[in-house]
Amino acid sequence: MSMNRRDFIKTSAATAAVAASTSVFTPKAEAKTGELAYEGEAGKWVGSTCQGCTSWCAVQGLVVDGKVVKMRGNPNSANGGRICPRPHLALQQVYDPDRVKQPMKRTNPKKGRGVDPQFVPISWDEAINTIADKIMDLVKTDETHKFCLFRGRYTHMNDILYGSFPKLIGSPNNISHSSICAEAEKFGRMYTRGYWGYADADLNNTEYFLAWGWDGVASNRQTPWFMKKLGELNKNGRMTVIDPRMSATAAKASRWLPIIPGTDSALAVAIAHVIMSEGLWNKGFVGNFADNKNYFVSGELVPETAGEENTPVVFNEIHTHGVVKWWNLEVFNRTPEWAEPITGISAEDIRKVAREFAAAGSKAISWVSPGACMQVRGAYGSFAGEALNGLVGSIESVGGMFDGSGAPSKGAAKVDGYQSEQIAAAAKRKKIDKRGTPQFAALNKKSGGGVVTQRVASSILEEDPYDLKLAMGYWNNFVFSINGADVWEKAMEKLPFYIHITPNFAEMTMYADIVLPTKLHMFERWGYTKGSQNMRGYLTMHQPMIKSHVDGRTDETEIPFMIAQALAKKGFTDPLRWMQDNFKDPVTGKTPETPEEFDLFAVKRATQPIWDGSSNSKGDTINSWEELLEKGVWTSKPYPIGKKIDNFKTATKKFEFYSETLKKVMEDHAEKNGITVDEAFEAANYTCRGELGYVAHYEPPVRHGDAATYPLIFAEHRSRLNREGRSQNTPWYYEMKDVDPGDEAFKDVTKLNPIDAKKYGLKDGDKIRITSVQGSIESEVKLWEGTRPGVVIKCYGQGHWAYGRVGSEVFGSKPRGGNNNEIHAYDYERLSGSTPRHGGVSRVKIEKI
Ligand SMILES: Nc1nc2c(c(=O)[nH]1)N[C@H]1C(S)=C(S)[C@@H](COP(=O)(O)OP(=O)(O)OC[C@H]3O[C@@H](n4cnc5c(=O)[nH]c(N)nc54)[C@H](O)[C@@H]3O)O[C@H]1N2
Ligand SMILES: Nc1nc2c(c(=O)[nH]1)N[C@H]1C(S)=C(S)[C@@H](COP(=O)(O)OP(=O)(O)OC[C@H]3O[C@@H](n4cnc5c(=O)[nH]c(N)nc54)[C@H](O)[C@@H]3O)O[C@H]1N2
Ligand code: SF4
Ligand SMILES: [Mo]
Repeated sequence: MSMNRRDFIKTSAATAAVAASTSVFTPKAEAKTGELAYEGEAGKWVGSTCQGCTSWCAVQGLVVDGKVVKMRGNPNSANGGRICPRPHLALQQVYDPDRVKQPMKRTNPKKGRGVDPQFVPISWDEAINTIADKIMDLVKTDETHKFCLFRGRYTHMNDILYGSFPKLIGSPNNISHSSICAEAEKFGRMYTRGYWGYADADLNNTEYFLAWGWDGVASNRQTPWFMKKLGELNKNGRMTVIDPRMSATAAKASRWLPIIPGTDSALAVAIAHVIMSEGLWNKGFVGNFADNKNYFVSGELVPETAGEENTPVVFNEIHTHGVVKWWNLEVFNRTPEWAEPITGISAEDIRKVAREFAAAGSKAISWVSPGACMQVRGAYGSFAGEALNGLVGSIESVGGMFDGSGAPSKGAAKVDGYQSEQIAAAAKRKKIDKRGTPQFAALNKKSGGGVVTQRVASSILEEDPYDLKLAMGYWNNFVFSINGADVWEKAMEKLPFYIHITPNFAEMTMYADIVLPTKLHMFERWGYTKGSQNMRGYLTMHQPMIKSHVDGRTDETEIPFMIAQALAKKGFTDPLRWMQDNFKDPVTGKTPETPEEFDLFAVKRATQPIWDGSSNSKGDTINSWEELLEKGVWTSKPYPIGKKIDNFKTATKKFEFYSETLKKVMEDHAEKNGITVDEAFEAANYTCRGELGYVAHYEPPVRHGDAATYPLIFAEHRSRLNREGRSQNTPWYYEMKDVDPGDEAFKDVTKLNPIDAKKYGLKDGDKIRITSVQGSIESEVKLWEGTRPGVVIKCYGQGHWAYGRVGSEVFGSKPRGGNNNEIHAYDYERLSGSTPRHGGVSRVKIEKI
């Protein structure tokens, strides 16, 4: 398992070379085994799925003598068989000597950072029985709603453990990590074009790419595809990156706009101002004034209607809704000169970008990433960035943007008929995260339609809406991954009983009463995932390509089945009945009797619409389960461009500059809570009132800490090597850390512009303490011009105090590097329920130590 840095780079290059020779449309004929460095060596490439980030690429692992030794893209996949560097790191995850090897229980009742849990090994029987007893205790006292299931990352098999299990045992609490991930990003798409999900684009034909906090060659989604396409996108000076930091993508772009964090909405409306006042919008998509004159005169309002006669100021809108309202409510006076001092971007640059962007018309994409909206008032950064696509007509166009495509699968069975009256009533009680209340609107399609993951810590501490008694978490590490890590530490200390399902020790594990080892995704388990890249939807399998060296069970299937079996023995039979009635082997009809059978039958059942051949007309031809496993992935036909024009899932079916959809949702939300819409905006910490709330507009950023005490704005990014929060016990992570611009191998530096370093008397290598109102961490200074002056930038990922021998300085107490979530203020973007990791939510001071 030794691979040095040169081999690693060679491997990545070889992967790229194979990819480059493979056209997206004809890859299948070229799918060979053993064509990389291991050519000629005995071994088999086995298809599976990487979930190191939300790209969810179909991959293959080379298995030699029962060991997986190498990763590559699956040549059958929508992106032509490409991967990024991160699946390689996962080899060090699966063979990590610090894996949890068997179930364990805590023997030290005291909980806290630095407290030894004194775990002792126990049998699976004892572990599962203890959990079943805890559930039965809640059943007896009719408190099953005090159970909570935490879900971090997941496969699409999650509809059993996450989607159904809590309901079956009488709890409304299935709490996902979505709101700490990217919900604000979806807000803009939802309230302009009725789509709550990740975007896709026709990159083959895109001519201009406006990237909002998007570092697409290193992070965000479809990374391998963007790595391939970046060169083409960049031709003729056609990519502009808006980011306070010179990211890997910005370093290669034609223009980098180092924005002041949290001011994206101002920049976007100023770009709109230029496009509209200069008459550069797409007339074929948006329409025009009836007499073809431009009445969008900077600083002046356009009368919306012109009385009885069809006088010239009528705007005949085609595929959009409310463009004049948007101008009148916001854009008319948002000049580049107005935006310059707010955003730190010169009026001249704003004009240039707006003109270039508009010139590419329906082939110009404005791509909003969480960088521009996972901010305290980021919902309108998201809205504004998306609205620009409407102005140039790059939605549903050749070279434009689309909703992500889907793939067929079979959802979990309904729980109706498998709940007693008591259980059904308990499952309908209020959710623990307060979603849908004025302060936590979480407007995913409707009030409270989304999750407010972060809020659960406060709910536990305040026992509001009730005292949580039992929680089980899988594939999550909330103590590390959420703003105000200290709040989660306190909450986990207080939570009476916690079960962590995890392949490796993590901070969350240190608060567990029971630890259940699980199989690592991609290598050891069954499952499937659905994704979308390159205008195609796909379904990609997880399959056990190796036998695990630990005694782990599959999180989403085997473990709930085992708990259901134990509950049945104690007289609570409904959950097991649900599993046995509904998850029979789709081929033989056999009822699952063991966790292994349930695992396999459930994945076969879910993917049946692919392997039974019934989806052949929609994409790849696959005619048996074996063929699906062999190919590893099924890919749909390309997205039919234009499908949703005038048929968006908005209130008007049009692309909405003035969001009637949001208006309706806000009015319902306010009414439900017995408040006015303006009170609802206020409770959500937005400054807008009235109709302004329904258009994209500027919202001033929120920063915690006064500028006198905390002079610098803290900003962050993720690493090209982050597998979300999960690659930090791999030695390669540290060895290669300098692949992130400005960062250093083996370190976790804080990047300061030399101007600021001089101002504060700091130099390269100085050991420092960074302090915000939330907390403080230690780091080291790195002088770097790629940081906007006035801002300090640090990569997210390091700072684990309990993540194995490599990830922590002293396992259990002393972190290696610093966790940004100890700095980020415990605050929210309340309209989507999100956690603001971007936008400069905290000001900081820096002291030498
Ligand atoms: N400051 C800051 N905070 C962030 C982010 C950031 O960029 N900056 N990113 C945010 C985003 S986008 C996200 S999505 C969240 C992610 O945050 P979480 O959902 O909390 O997930 P991770 O931190 O990736 O940790 C997942 C844990 O699951 C376990 N695990 C690892 N592999 C597997 C597996 O294969 N199966 C199972 N069952 N368990 C596994 C390990 O215990 C691991 O620590 O973090 C968010 N937090
Ligand atoms: N390498 C890698 N890729 C990943 C993941 C990973 O862990 N590692 N995780 C995946 C997941 S779960 C998610 S949700 C996505 C998240 O994808 P993103 O959120 O797009 O990724 P980040 O790197 O967190 O942030 C993007 C950029 O925002 C910039 N930024 C910070 N503040 C601001 C601001 O105020 N305005 C603007 N315009 N930019 C700002 C940062 O410098 C950074 O370059 O990435 C996915 N892709
Ligand atoms: S880490 Fe993300 S981009 Fe890289 S191969 Fe895995 S899923 Fe794809
Ligand atoms: Mo995420």
